[in-house]
Amino acid sequence: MTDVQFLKPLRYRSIFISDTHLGFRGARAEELLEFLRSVECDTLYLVGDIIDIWEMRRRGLHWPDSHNAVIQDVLARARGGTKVIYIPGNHDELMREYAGMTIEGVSIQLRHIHTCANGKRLLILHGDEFDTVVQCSPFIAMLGGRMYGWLIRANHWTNRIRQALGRPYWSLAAHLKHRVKNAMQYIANYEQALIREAREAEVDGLVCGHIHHAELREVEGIRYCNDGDWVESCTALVESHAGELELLRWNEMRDAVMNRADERSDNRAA
Ligand SMILES: [Mn+2]
Repeated sequence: MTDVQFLKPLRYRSIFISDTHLGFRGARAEELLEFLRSVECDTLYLVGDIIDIWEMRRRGLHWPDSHNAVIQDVLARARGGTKVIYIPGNHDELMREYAGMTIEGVSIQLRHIHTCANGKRLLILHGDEFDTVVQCSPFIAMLGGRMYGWLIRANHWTNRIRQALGRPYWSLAAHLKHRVKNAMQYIANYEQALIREAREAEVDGLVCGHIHHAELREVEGIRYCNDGDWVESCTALVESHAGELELLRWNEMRDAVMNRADERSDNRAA
């Protein structure tokens, strides 16, 4: 990235975020706030699972200031003229009852077709209706890749102990490989289902969330964009004013963006 791009705020034509799971203890609301305060856009898409009503129903109300601040930031944007479109997901499906309404400047819709600056049309949807596999699959998928290497190393030591106890070798790796393979297959199936849906809708691509697996690629002429999540990966999809799409990983760009902001306020103070 060039230096110029780090001038705060970063300006985009559209920003797409989903799976922020506010109300859930694992939500990375602090990071999300940092991100939101570093960016500006004409249109903000909230692509579902924004508030985790499920989780709060199950485990009681959890609503720290940072979670509230995210909502306040979004509402302030809507008041300030940013077009805000909210597409509820399965964790906030209660909000689907309000589809077609605009509340506090936030337009609630089940699906939406976004036209990029370059004329390309994208179907925006959360994507849970394509989740045909059991509920825990996205989480197995999420855990899979990351834990794989770690568990393989742990397996070595497990078997040293088993050996010492005179027990036969047990391959955790083989067990996990099977699980990871399933997770990979799950992601592939999900992507395929959404690509099919986009093709049927006669659009150039789609933006979804739900499986907490950020991705931006083209499959058989259809652009598949998954904006990821703010529980683990802290990712957002953005559209530039020229209509180019990009996946942002806040963990990777945070320091550069935040340091620039600090430098400038230091300069002003001096
Ligand atoms: Mn979801």
